[in-house]
Amino acid sequence: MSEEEKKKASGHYSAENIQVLEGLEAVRKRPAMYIGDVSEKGLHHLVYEVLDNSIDEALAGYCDEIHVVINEDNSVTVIDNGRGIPVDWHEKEQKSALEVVLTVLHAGGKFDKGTYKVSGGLHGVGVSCVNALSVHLRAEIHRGGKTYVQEYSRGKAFADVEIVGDTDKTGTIITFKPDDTIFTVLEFRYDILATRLRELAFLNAGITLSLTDKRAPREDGSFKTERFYSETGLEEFVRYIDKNKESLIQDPIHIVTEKNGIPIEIAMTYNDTYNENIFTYVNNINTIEGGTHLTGFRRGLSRTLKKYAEDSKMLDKVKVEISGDDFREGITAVLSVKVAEPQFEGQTKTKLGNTEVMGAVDQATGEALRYYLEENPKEAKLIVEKVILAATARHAARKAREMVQRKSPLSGAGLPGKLADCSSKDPALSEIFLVEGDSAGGTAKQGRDRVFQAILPLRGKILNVEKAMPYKVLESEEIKNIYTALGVTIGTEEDSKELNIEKLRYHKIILMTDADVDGSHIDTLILTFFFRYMRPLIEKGYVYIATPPLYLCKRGKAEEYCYDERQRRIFIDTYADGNENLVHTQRYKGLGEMNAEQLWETTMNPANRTLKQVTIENMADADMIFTMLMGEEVAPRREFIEENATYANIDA
Ligand code: 0RA
Repeated sequence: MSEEEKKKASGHYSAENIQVLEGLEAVRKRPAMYIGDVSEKGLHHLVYEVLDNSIDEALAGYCDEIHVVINEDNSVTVIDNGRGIPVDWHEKEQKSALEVVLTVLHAGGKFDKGTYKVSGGLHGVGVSCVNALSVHLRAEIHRGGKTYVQEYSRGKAFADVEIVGDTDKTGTIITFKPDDTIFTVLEFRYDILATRLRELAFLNAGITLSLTDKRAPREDGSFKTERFYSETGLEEFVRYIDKNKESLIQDPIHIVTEKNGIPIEIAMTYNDTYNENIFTYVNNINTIEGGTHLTGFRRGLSRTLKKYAEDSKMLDKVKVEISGDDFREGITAVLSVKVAEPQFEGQTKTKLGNTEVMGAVDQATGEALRYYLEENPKEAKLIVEKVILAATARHAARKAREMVQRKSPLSGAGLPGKLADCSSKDPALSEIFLVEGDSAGGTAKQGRDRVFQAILPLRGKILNVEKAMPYKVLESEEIKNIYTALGVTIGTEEDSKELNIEKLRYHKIILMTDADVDGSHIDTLILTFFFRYMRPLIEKGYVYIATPPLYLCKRGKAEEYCYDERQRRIFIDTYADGNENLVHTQRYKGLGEMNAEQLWETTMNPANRTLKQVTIENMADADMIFTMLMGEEVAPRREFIEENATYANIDA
């Protein structure tokens, strides 16, 4: 019987079919509900969704190679050497298992996988969702000596599964082209995919992943390609994150264990900065809001270090109380757990809620760390000394912290004198511009709409927080002004770095600096400060960068502000037939060269301006980049700037 005949014989074909259609229609109607959004992020999410199935196959022990190819037409192919998606007849759905996996929502790992499914993208919606959102998807399965193919469009199969040949391999090859009627961005970015593949390689030791970009062949016809493989997993991940930092101990502490059926992997080290950097993952998903696994780790760490320090009499002469923070100053750690039924909570659904995980991670951390400290007395001493130093410095910093802890000012009293506040008291409607220099600050004050736009001028370069001790940061006049103007405070002693943003006064915090090298350096300084001290504001999407124009181009009556060299060329081509000499170009080096009206029109007026929202694609990478850009070591910084020079400063 053909598949079609079987469907007819089953009698309830149409009812089932309608149900399936409803499932995927829902995905097409509200794609954002399933993949987050339909711009760049959602587009790349499609690849992660397909990848997750291959990673699952690898975690189940059947696959060790996964290749991702960006094809010339911006379709993507994911190839694995797993068992291949089953192709046999599925009685209940009255179609092949392959078609079920590709066309039924959530069907991906539901049947006979044997082991529990622990992977799954952030939304865990499966490959059928990718199918629904692709103009074209082709599944090629190598299994049981045969090669099977089925193709789909917007989630619907063109035809039945077809046997196209013999094979001696097993595995799955999925090629899909995102639907241009759904996505606003269709171009895959190599760097985004490479970062995720590198992360997956660290999180899943022993799996080889690769990325190839077929869109632009090199001179010799070869393609850009990279291979990602980690032998030691998180141990290497921690080394990678801290590669530009000075380590306190030579080798990261590496824990690989299982507690109450929960696989747990942790790697940690200490460096000479004052930052706490703990990256947590659940089923390969970065849980940026933390949760029970993070709490368990912190508890296990504090308790075990404290007990060791007490037992070894190192605390006898120490007068100050040691708090939780002190155990984590300068720590870099990655924590990865696999949870069968994860409960995700929080604003972005990236906070683990499962209470059973807390005790498991606490216990795993405690046991392994106690053993490590006993076995490595030299390292143990270095770590405890660092903790004591942190506690002592924190004590000295109490005064500074109290300064920024001042209650949020009522009715304007206590706001910085330099702040020109807006009249609106609704944070959702209010914006604050952090402006480089008093002179540009003055222009901005004249040019703004005072109803909803506040101006805070900053004097020159703010403190480089990457090199300063936390209490020095909080003593800085400019930085205190930022805290009080924004209306945010930092917590009480026990969790002194916790930012309280309940009384945040603006939901748009806009950096406005000169369009030159100094300006971009100031952006970096301020962003480093936000990243280290006010990260929740970035995570909530409240931080923006203004884009002042670089040029005012004139030809006769035609006048246009141009924000980059490309726009200037277009103006010259449009109004002067490409003859540069006929165009008058006024170059804006600084904000101060514009008058109030020009600044409003080009950079501040919501109707015309372009704001770049600051986002953190990947915490581990962001941390490394900030350390590198602002830290002590010069060589890696130069390397990064050279590699990214073409994007960074065309006009420098
Ligand atoms: C369902 C069941 C089995 C494997 C898979 C799905 C599977 C899905 C994908 C998606 C990409 N690569 C994949 N590899 C496998 C179990 C198969 C069996 O029992 O042989």
